[in-house]
Amino acid sequence: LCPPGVLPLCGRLPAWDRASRPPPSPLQPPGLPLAPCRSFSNNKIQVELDESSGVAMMKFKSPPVNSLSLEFLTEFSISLEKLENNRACRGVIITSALPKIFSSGLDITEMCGKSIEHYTEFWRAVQEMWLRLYGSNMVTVAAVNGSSPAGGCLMALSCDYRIMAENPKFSIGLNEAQLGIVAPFWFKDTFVNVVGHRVAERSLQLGSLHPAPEALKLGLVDELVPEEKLMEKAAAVMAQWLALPDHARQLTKTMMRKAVLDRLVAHREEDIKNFISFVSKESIQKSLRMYMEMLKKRKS
Ligand code: CO8
Repeated sequence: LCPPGVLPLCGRLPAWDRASRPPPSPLQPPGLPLAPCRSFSNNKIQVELDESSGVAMMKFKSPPVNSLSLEFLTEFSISLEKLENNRACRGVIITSALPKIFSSGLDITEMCGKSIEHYTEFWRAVQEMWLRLYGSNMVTVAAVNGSSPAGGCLMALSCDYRIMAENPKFSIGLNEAQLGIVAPFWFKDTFVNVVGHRVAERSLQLGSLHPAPEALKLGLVDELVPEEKLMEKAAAVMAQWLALPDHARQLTKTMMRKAVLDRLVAHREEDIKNFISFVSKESIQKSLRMYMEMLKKRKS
C-alpha cells in the first residue's frame, strides 16, 4: 500500500529491482500481428509507442518552457510507468515538442509561497520522476533539442545516452547555485556519475550553464548533431542499444546505478524534510522571487 501523498505507481515493484520484463499478455492471440503504433496523450506529455521497433517517443508539450510542475511530473511518472509495464516497449526517447526548449527545470512557482503540504507533494513527485527515470529498465535516450537548465538537465542526465542539437545558443547544466538554491545530493550524484567529480564540483559551485559545444567537451552530453538530424540519430543510437540482450544490459545498468538510487530510497522522507525546511526560509523565498522577476524583466 502507498503511504499517504505518494503517487499510486510507487506501490509497484521498483523498476530497478526487476531483472526482466513480465511475461507476454495471455490476451494477445498467438500469430496475430501487434498494432504497429500506439499513442496516448495527456495534457503535458505526448507518448507514441511503435510496437514493431519497441521504441516509444515521449514529447514534452507544456508551453511556454516545459517547466516541471506537479502536474507535469505526475504525468511523466505515470507515462513512464505505463511504458515500463508494456512488454512491447524496450526503449524510450525523450524530447521536447516546443522549439528551443527541452525543459526549463522545476517550475519555480511550485516552490514559491505554497503550503508545507504542497511542498511535500511537489518534492515527492520530483523524487518519483528521478527514481522512475534513473531506475528504468528500458533504454532511455534524451534528444535534447533546446536549453535544459537544472531539473531539465537532471532528466537528460538520468537517461542512458544524451544527444544534443548542435546549437551554441542552447545550454545545459545544473545552475541551481545561480538561483541561490542548492542541488540535492541525488542531483549531484547523477551529475558526478556522468561527468566525474572535478567537472561536477566546479560546474555545480558556479551554477554553470554550458553551451552545447562545451557540454560535449565536458561529457555532459554524448554527442552533438545538427538539429534536423537529432531524431534520426536518436533512433540509430536506440537501435544500437536495443541490439543487446535486455537482461544483460538491464543487470549491468542496475549494477551501475543501484547504490545511488538506494541512497535516495533510504533517505526519502529526510530529503523531503530538508527540501521543506530549505525552501520555506524567507531568504530562499526572496531569492526565488527575485529570480522570477529577473526572468520577466529580461523578457521586456
Ligand atoms: N519555472 C517557472 N516559470 C518559468 C521557468 C521555471 N523554471 N522558466 C521560465 N519560466 C517562465 C518565465 O518566467 C516566463 O513567464 P512569463 O511569460 O509569465 O513572463 C515564461 O516562462 C517564458 O520564459 P522566458 O521568456 O525566459 O523564455 P525564453 O525562451 O526566453 O528562455 C529559458 C527560456 C532559457 C528556459 C529561461 O526561461 C530560463 O532560463 N528559465 C529559468 C530556468 C531555471 O533557472 N530553472 C531552474 C529551476 S530550479 C530546478 O530545476 C531545480 C531545483 C532543485 C533544488 C531545490 C532546492 C530548493
